[in-house]
Amino acid sequence: MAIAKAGTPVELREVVLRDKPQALIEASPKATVPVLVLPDNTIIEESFEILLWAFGQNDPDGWLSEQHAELTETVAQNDGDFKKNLDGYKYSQRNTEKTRDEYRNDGARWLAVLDERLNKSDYLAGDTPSALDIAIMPFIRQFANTDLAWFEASPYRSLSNWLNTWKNSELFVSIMHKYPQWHPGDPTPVFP
Ligand SMILES: N[C@@H](CCC(=O)N[C@@H](CS)C(=O)NCC(=O)O)C(=O)O
Repeated sequence: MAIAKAGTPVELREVVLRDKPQALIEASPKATVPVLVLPDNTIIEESFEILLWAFGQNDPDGWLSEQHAELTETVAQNDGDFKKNLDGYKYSQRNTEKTRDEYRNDGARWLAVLDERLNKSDYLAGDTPSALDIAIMPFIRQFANTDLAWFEASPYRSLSNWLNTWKNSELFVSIMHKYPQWHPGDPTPVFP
């Protein structure tokens, strides 16, 4: 979303996680997506760092401005315990340290924090969209989609409205296509 918003085109190599290409593993041994390879072979392998790179190129509506420290802090919180609980909840068969319900209940503590913030303003950093929203939104979407009926019945109404706003946004709809899996030698479509 940051790349599309900034309008900084990249070559897209769509990865299917159960069939990761060797080129991904070579570029980034931790092999999570997304990974961005710059022309000088710098590897950026965290989505938040890619967001910072994209808005560093071009930030047409000032989505990065002013709240940098808070942005970094909130993203770090999201990437910590919540991300572990999200992965445990999503893939509870391979994560047996806690039960699926425990992962969900523990993850829901972060949902409650975000919901509380969104009771006070329409977006996470105030009354207008910002980089913070799009840094956090994909993780909340994954959590919600793991059991959408549960999420819809949860008390986190402001968070749910916020998520729906982003899911229906022109920006999200414009990038969320089914892209064909990349294989070595395939032409690489330009994104966005
Ligand atoms: N902190 C990383 C997390 C990335 C991440 O966990 N991505 C998932 C997909 S949503 C992944 O690639 N998982 C690797 C796997 O399932 O093998 C980031 O934000 O870039």
